[in-house]
Amino acid sequence: MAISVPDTPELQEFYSRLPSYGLAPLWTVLSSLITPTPETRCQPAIWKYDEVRPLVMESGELITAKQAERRVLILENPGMSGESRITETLYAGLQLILPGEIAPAHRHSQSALRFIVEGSGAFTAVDGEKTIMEEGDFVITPSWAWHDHGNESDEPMIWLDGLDIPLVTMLDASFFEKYPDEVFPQTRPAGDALARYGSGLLPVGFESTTPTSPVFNYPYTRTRESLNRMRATEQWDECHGLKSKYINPVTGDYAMPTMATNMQLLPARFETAEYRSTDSTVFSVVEGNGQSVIGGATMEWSERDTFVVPSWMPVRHVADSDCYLFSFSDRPVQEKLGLWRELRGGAGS
Ligand code: GTQ
Repeated sequence: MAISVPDTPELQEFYSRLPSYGLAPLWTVLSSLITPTPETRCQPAIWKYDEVRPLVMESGELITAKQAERRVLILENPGMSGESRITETLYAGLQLILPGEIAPAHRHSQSALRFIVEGSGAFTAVDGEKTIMEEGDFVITPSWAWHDHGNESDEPMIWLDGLDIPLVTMLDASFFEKYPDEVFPQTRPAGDALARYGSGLLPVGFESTTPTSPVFNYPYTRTRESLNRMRATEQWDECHGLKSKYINPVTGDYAMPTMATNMQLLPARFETAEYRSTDSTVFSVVEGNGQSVIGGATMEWSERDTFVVPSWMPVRHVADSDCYLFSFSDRPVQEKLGLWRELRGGAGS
């Protein structure tokens, strides 16, 4: 509820003298600064793969990965057009890498996740180790790690990029460097990190120097298998079906310090109970089709679509077939700041 403040010629005259001193009255803006519940500019939105894929492919005819550095079509939230963001804090885009191409090595303080939407056999190299990527794989390029992408397969690869760009910008903590050569030298064989850190084992004496998981590819085959095994117990969460988060095996915390990543299984005909949380969340549909009712809007989705659920908007998902949904959000940041909230079920405002 808006607090009504008086408005008199004397006040107006007073206000007019304040800006030159770097001052402003709080009482005229208080109710919009501190809102009873989140008032996000983020809108529910969906990017249908059938519609955006042709445009992503067209970009591939107009500019090379090398020319573009990263050939990406940004998924811009309609509530924040022109701001290169899908939520207030997160950036998302669809990146295309064609057979034979290289996206040159660079590093930045922004953390990046890749979620593979289409294709098989292209690679990302992180600090000297390549990982070959397949559909449904979740791949990490940690803050300040050198990374280049390449495609030695004979088909295009498209993935969903998720980066904490707006968050890092807000904190004024952006750093970027290009590597002098196109690719960073390879120092370890492909698959080393997964064997070393991602197999329920850790080398004795291993000490991590960063908050990001040393595992940088979580293959979909393993993720899917995990959910499928769990399915047999029929222990469904009423709001999430079966939902697991990707973790850093060294700490048990989220795989990345600024972004939570999850994979969720909703079996055919499952309807989730109403749910809301303060972390606006980006979903990528890996398998299946269904609908999400987000606030008042109904989004019909199918494989490879991307959609976004804004902070504190009630959401219900309905699965028409067995659905596997990848999602990411800024939840780790909110939790560490003591800000994250959720509301299970339809009660409350
Ligand atoms: O692949 O490194 O979508 O630096 C935006 C910025 C991808 C990347 C993006 C980037 C990258």
